[in-house]
Amino acid sequence: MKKHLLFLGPPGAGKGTQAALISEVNSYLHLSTGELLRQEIDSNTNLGKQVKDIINKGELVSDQLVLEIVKKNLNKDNNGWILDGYPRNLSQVNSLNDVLMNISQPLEIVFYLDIPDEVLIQRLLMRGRKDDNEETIKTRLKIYKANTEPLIEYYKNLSLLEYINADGDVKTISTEIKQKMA
Ligand code: B4P
Repeated sequence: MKKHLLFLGPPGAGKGTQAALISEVNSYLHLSTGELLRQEIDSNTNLGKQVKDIINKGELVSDQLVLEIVKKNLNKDNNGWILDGYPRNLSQVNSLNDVLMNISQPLEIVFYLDIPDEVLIQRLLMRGRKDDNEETIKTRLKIYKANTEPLIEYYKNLSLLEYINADGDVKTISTEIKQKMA
């Protein structure tokens, strides 16, 4: 059973939804940089104040800030982990490689959750989080395609990539992920 997982895909593909399900069943650490950043905003910390406008505009928070969050939350002491929403560009990939080398826990599998733009736009508009309005979604998608999409090829070349059709119901998708983890 694979213990060190990464979920990759556009905003609204269901990375957070699937990572929560799989991590709960296996008692893995679920490391969502988006969720951790939102907690900082809700608690009105200095970090939260710095990132609030950036997130609400749909832009990426600085690599340095996100790396600090990852380092604080990811250590050797775990039963397995799922990275959700990190890394989001090639510089974050390089930092992640260093972090994982330090804890001697290499990435074992990358799930690429693929979904058509029209479906994800509808999902996000229905959810209606602060950064789920039409203008912000457009920015998030543009940034995803420019910065994050190249990671698909990167992990494919390392033979770590598993393709998941994320345009289906939650249970069917999680069953497919579980089968591929086994
Ligand atoms: P994230 O929190 O990562 O948000 P996301 O990409 O929109 O969400 P995800 O794909 O997890 O979708 P979800 O399961 O929630 O990022 C938010 C922001 O934080 C970024 O824009 C950026 O500013 C910042 N950030 C985060 N990480 C960063 C990093 N590494 N570097 C820099 N900045 C960073 O699903 C979406 C909706 O669809 C939900 O309502 C869900 O219920 C629904 N859904 C899920 N699966 C479904 C299914 N199968 N069928 C129908 N609906 C489904």
